[in-house]
Amino acid sequence: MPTPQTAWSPLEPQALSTVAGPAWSVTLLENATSTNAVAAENPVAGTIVVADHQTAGRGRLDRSWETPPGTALTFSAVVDPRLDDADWPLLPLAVALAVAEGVRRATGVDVALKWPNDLLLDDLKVAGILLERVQPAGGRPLAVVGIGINVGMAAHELPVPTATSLALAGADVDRTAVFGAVAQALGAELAELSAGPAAVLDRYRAACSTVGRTVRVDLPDGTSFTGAAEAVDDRGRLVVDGRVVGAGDVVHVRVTDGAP
Ligand code: BT5
Repeated sequence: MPTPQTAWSPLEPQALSTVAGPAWSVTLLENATSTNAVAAENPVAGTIVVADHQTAGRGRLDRSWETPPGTALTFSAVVDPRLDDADWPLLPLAVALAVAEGVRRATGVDVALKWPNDLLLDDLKVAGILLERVQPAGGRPLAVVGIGINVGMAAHELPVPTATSLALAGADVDRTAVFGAVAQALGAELAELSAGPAAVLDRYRAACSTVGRTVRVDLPDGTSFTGAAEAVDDRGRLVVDGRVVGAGDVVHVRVTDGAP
């Protein structure tokens, strides 16, 4: 009888290459500090670096991303987005759509998208995205698209109380299948974005759970304000009480918190 694959099965390089499809060249490292750091050392468009375990995973703004061995997917894809500079802020939105699509195809779980690119289940974070821009000498700028997905963590393995995993949502926890579906969705979504932002923006607006909610916006300068998230504009920015937010951390305020 075949052994069912679980979150604890080690990843296998040939299987990862096969499920990602011919558009990607996949390298598997048993351990890496941060796949974004490794991918940025010698960035080549069309490559994906996967770490079976990441020892110094990075979040945005110098935060850390922690995942116990064997329970998560941590990988970075290097892409040439072929976008005008003004359209680069749409990249995180396209990547978030791709991760949600891949997770849905592989597991049947519908994750919510919090602007700009957090993936939530019941307001708890199940996946995160870290995008970095690199400039190879003499070439076009490339994007390093780092994706972390909590696949098989049990409750006691969650790194922070605001995290959850696909397994805790009752999903099939085959890391290889989730990786393949996300890699393929990423290729399709980025191809669509480089053809023009309209379709990606439409689908992002339909999928984003932030619009219509009361949110607290923590701005990079340390100030914050609370208001109604009204729209995602044509540049991918969030409009909160008429203010356009391009870079900031958005916290969904729960009505039950009694927060303003
Ligand atoms: C993110 O940052 O959400 C981006 C995470 C990107 C991780 C991937 S893994 C592959 C690639 N290589 C890397 O080194 N990074 C990328 P941010 O929005 O700043 O969220 C970070 C915060 O989420 C932390 O401060 C914790 O509060 C929380 N956190 C840490 N680990 C988590 C986890 N596994 N699940 C959910 N939340 C987590």
